Amino acid sequence: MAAAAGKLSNGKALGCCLSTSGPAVSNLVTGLLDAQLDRVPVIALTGCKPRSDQGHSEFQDIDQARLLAAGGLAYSITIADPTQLLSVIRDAIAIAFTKRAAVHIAIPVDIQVATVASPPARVLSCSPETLLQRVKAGPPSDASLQRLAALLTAEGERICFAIGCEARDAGPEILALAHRLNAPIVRKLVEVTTDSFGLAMHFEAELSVTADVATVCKRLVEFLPKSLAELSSSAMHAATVVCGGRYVWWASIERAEAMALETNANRVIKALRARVARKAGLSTDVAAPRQPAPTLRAPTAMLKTVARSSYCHQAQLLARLGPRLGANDVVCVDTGDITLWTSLSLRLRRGSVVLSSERLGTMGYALCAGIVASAQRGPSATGIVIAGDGGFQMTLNELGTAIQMNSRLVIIVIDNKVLGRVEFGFNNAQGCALAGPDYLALARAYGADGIQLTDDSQIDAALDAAFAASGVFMLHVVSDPDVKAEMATYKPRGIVKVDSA
Ligand SMILES: Cc1ncc(C[n+]2csc(CCOP(=O)(O)OP(=O)(O)O)c2C)c(N)n1
Ligand SMILES: [Mg+2]
Repeated sequence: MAAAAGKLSNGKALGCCLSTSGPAVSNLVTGLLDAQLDRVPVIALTGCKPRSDQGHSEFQDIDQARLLAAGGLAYSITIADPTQLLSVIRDAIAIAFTKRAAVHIAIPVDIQVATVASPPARVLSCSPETLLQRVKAGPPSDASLQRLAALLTAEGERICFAIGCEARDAGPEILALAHRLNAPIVRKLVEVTTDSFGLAMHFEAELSVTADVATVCKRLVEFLPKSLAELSSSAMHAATVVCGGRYVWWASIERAEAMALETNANRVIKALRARVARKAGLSTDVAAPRQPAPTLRAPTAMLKTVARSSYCHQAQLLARLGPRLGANDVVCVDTGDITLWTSLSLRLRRGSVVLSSERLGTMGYALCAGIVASAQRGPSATGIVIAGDGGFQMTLNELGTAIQMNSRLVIIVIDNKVLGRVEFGFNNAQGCALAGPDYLALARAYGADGIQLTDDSQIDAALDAAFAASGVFMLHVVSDPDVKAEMATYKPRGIVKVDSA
């Protein structure tokens, strides 16, 4: 939940979780690593034994800092003295924000109740603004802008900026650069990020530049030809500037273009292209894509609308969910075949926010994220939780939290009685069959309501009921165990070069 809270704020707020010791801390591992891998600022404050009881077989005494640091957390420390606490918290928070990472501090109970006479001067002398300057990126170097410009305008090259959530505030600069490049097509990827932490880790980048996105876009224009006319004809259509949620986008876009699907990505491309052409006084056709069709398997299962009677198809449900999304609603997607179905079939509203566990792929994430989304956005927003039966069962106890917090959730459980992504994704996978509870009875036992869907014809009425409801409403979707989603097969080409500056 803390990882989702930090992600929902676009890294501007610190997700925070508190726990006691022992298993309360070992249970934090997955959530903290989830935040760490998705570059979300999160702090975990945990309790531990008094200093005198540590390290000799006391009840629930584990080496928390070693556990979490070994797992890859950016910072994990056990406080040794009360006077150390404030500066450690200062450093932990600075690291969480500047590295966009998860940090942890264990505080022995004797220190929790200790009194510090006066805070050390080294803490009081720092303003919050000063702390956040610690590893903030400087302006881009002319050399890297020069290389970027050369790459973008090189003969026969096709470049795409994969611009993720870090660029949410750089819209006008990105559009202006897109206009200048008159661009559409996905091929090579350029990474622009404020921090070298995790550089070139999220996708294979042709070139990586560590600098502020808005500044790069603004200054890069100086290094490009001054007008469209000066741009060589092959560079005219050479690049696409794509703005979307995180790194997943580049893959979706080629897919969407290739299949001419009416996905959100496609809509964004169309809208961008139309805007670019309008500004340049050109017809919309000018910027149409020229790339050869990528090799993709035909999405046969996706085209199959109703597999058998007595099942409801998840693609149908997701397709009809899209138009009902409210401006404030947050779509929370779990990990499994259901992730693929959602990327293929759910068309988002402009401005829709999606929360999912991207790099760790944590099943059970969506319900937790939905609770956070509802809490942060208030009663005018609905958290839409989309989960498979396996993923939902991993955190279904949080239904209790949802009810307790008066969450407004529409929970869609795709019940195909199988760990679908494992069964379909691996040859000869064993042990993937799933039993499950009577999901509606379970929801009702918690004080929620819901509807079961066993046929596509029930979809509209069920969605009507779900969106008209208040509180937590479950759609239990009984779906065909044999229907699987197709995985994208796009492979990035080119080599990784990291900007030496
Ligand atoms: C916590 C966790 N455990 C295991 C996995 C590995 N895993 C990835 S997808 C998947 C199956 C998902 O099944 P389900 O939630 O029913 O969704 P479906 O694929 O059937 O749509 C598994 C076991 C994981 N990603 N996260
Ligand atoms: Mg399943």
